[in-house]
Amino acid sequence: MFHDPMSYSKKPLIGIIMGSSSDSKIMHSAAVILDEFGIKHEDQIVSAHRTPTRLSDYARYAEKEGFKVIIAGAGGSAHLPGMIASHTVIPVIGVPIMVYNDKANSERFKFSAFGGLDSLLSISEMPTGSPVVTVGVNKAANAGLYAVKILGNEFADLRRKLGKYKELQHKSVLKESEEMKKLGLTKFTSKKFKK
Ligand code: RP5
Repeated sequence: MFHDPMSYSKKPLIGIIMGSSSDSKIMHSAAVILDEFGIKHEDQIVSAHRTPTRLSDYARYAEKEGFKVIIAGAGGSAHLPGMIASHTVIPVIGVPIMVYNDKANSERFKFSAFGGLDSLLSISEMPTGSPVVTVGVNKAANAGLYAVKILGNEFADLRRKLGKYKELQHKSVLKESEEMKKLGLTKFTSKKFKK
């Protein structure tokens, strides 16, 4: 099927949602990747627990809008990705978030009790029949990249850009390795991490 190679940059084909504004600090990495590839996305807050009716409304809306992928991030008991997947046939990529509350006045209460394992298991352990593809804890950038790969099945132009992205990664590792070889590990580390 023929697709205008740039149609992914005009109309949002990807919906990014998150359970709380506090998730935006992590979720924005998915947006950064999509922006890098010139992919238009629409971003919203939908809470599975605080706005349960909005969740089913959003699933209908996403289908009406013709979204091809939904990236959903949530922390703690993290029902958002799974519940959205239950309401739609659109593929859902879940981002488990390690809840971090910067307003807590003690370090002890800044992080969720299970450090992201709670959300990882809530999102990945969906029952057979209602899958959510799950990335690592706080790995929103990977969710963005995976969404680009899904769109790449339809847009040859994106497949080319993904190839280029891989090439750049390769070159950047070689460059760092050359520097490490030249400086030696001790100097390399203190330069890189400014010890
Ligand atoms: C979840 O509860 C959200 O996805 C968020 O990660 C977590 C904490 O939310 P806030 O209390 O910061 O709004 O539903």
